[in-house]
Amino acid sequence: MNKIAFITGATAGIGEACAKKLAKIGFDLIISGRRKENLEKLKQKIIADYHVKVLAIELDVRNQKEVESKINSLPKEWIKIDLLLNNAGLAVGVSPVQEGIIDDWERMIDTNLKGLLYITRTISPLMIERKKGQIINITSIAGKEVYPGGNVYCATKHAVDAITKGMRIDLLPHNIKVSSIAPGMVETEFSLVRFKGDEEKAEQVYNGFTPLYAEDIAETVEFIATRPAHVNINDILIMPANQASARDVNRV
Ligand code: NDP
Ligand code: 8X3
Repeated sequence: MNKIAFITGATAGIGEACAKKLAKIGFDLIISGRRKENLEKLKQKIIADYHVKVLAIELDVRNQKEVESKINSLPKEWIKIDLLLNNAGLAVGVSPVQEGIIDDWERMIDTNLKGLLYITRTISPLMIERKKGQIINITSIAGKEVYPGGNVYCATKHAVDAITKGMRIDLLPHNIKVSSIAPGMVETEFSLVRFKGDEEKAEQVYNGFTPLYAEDIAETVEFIATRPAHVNINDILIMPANQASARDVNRV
């Protein structure tokens, strides 16, 4: 029987690449996100390419009731989740704090922080029951450093960094491994979302240097997921070769 991975934010970018990678190495998948059409397309592609089982769930991680009811009503054969990839997240805006847009702050806090907690609160007891499991949280260089305009996004990722450490302690007696991956700039829909659909601004973020690609993060997830039972990777900071810190990028 294949292992089962549950992925949040699988409809684009890093989550989508991780879904393909985990399917390639033989995981059955529960893929989730808000965009139903993307989920369905990805499901069909993965089934055709990798011949694993895929369950697609339309899910907004900000909705605690929905998270709880959809996960707790999973078909019996799907509740044995071996790997949870807490990936769903976003940055919205780059306003300085004194001009901050409250709705942008709430979207980031509700998704990156509270959403990750709702998902973890619901899935970790299922792992505890089986006395095994693995959780990988996608944090960011923004969880280790703060940059201009990053204020609230950085705060959510710093919080996820702390929550990851807390989870590792709490879940230690239950044989559940907890890891985090902190990427630097990855070219995905991330900047398009941050700049609210402004393609020109989004493209500028990745101008003049080679950023990371979602596939690079998927390979990192694969590495963590395939370590022997006695090994845990606590945290990986992965950057483009041309990015030395959140603020230092060598552009040509
Ligand atoms: P994308 O915008 O390409 O993908 C984000 C994913 O998150 C989408 O699948 C989206 O799905 C999902 N998502 C957003 N809001 C919600 C929600 N409320 N409920 C469920 N799913 C949601 O960005 P990335 O792939 O780059 O981002 C993935 C993670 O990586 C994020 O946590 C991000 O902070 C982190 N990260 C990204 C970096 C980068 O430079 N790109 C660098 C470091 C970390 P949908 O819209 O269908 O709901
Ligand atoms: C996303 C990368 O540099 O915008 O977490 O913080 S960055």
